[in-house]
Amino acid sequence: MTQDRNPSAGGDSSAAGQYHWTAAGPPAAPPEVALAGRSNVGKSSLLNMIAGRRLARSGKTPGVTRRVNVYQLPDLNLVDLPGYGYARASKTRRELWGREIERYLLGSKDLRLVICLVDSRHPPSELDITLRDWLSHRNLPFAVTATKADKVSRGGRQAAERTIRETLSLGEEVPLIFTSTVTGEGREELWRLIQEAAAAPRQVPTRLPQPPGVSPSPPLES
Ligand SMILES: Nc1nc2c(ncn2[C@@H]2O[C@H](COP(=O)(O)OP(=O)(O)OP(=O)(O)O)[C@@H](O)[C@H]2O)c(=O)[nH]1
Ligand SMILES: [Mg+2]
Repeated sequence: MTQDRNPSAGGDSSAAGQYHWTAAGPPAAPPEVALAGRSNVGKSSLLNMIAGRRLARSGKTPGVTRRVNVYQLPDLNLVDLPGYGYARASKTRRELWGREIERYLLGSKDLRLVICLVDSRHPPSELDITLRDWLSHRNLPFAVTATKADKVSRGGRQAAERTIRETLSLGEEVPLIFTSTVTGEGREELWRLIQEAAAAPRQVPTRLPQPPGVSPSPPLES
């Protein structure tokens, strides 16, 4: 089941009528795990691999996922975010996507983990670095997956891991999982990580203080 969680359109999984109230109050909303990364990196494909079925639409051309889409699993919601860095989108569109991503990340009351996807064949881009910094400045828990691992030789793994860790300045405590939707690599490790994160308490994002007279921090560029 999917819901379009477009903040500007007012969509929300906690919409009235969805939950049954009991004497103890409404049941807690399921925890959310979001997938973020540049366009075409493999977010929707990875979401389908995690879910074990084809929920999200994926495609050869970048810019397939343009909204915040929430997919409900039994005890967990997976959130497919629009891809950033889609060169052929207009500047206005990219700014809109950046704002949607940011509004979701700051606005979700149930977010437990952001999975940042990077392509295992290439060094992370400036936008990947921006997202990683943005998340850690706001104290939002994140992990990294290196996608399309079937395209990297066993021998090339170590170098790829080093490049990704160095470029994104990842400490040892940040999980980095190689994944492939072709071979199924990484599925179990990622699933364990997701379960752990879903069981952990929610981390409220830190609102960055603004010096007087300075407008709020600019939205994530998409
Ligand atoms: N070889 C290989 N191809 C993959 C893998 N994951 C995704 N792809 C391919 O990469 C392309 C993009 O995949 P998507 O899942 O649509 O990527 P996305 O990040 O959701 O893209 P946007 O919605 O445009 O942001 C598709 O052609 C996929 O088949 C993988 O693990 N290995
Ligand atoms: Mg997609």
